Amino acid sequence: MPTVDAKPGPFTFDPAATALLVIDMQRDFLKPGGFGESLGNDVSQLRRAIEPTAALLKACRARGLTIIHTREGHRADLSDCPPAKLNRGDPSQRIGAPGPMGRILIRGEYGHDIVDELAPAPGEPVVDKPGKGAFYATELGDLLAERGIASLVVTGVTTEVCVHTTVREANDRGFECLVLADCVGSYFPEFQRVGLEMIAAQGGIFGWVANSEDFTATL
Ligand code: TIU
Repeated sequence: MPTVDAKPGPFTFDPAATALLVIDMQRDFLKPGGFGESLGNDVSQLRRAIEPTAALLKACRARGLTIIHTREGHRADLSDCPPAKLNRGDPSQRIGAPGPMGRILIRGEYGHDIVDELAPAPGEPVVDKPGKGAFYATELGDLLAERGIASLVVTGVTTEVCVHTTVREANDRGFECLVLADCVGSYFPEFQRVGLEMIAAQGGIFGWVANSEDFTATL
């Protein structure tokens, strides 16, 4: 079985039982005028993850790996957005408020969709999630079970929020997670570094960390 040079040690996986998970690579997080910027973040910090993720998608598609995308967002009536999430930041720029890419973080709006460079290919599931974790209130668990998936290669944004929450959820559910350092991004360089260290610390308490080129070289 393929083995990737990773931290805290080699990550071995069965490609037939492995899925690539691309988390929330949406305009709302990566482009000016979206949800990420409305929270006061410098969205340019995330752009460096796009190019390596595009290359990774190409390699995984060529190898026939299962690929699943996620999008964070809410119903137009906000019925799935709890006050604890809604009441963040400047009231004029909250979830559901109008922005240059449509209503912020609302399903069906331009800003809610995935950036052009990483557009899902036909047949690749897109999981819409209301929370940070991709398992919470979604069909992700069923999709993975139907496909016999045991290992997840995790990419996307942001490292310390939706990537971390999803990896923690996955780890508790028994999935082995490999996070690709160059394909995840944070608005905060320090959180990027420490977020990745937290995954692989304590003997891999949540999973493994590697670079995308080392992973694709094994495919
Ligand atoms: N704010 C932030 O860093 N992230 C989010 O709100 N969602 C995701 O990480 N997708």
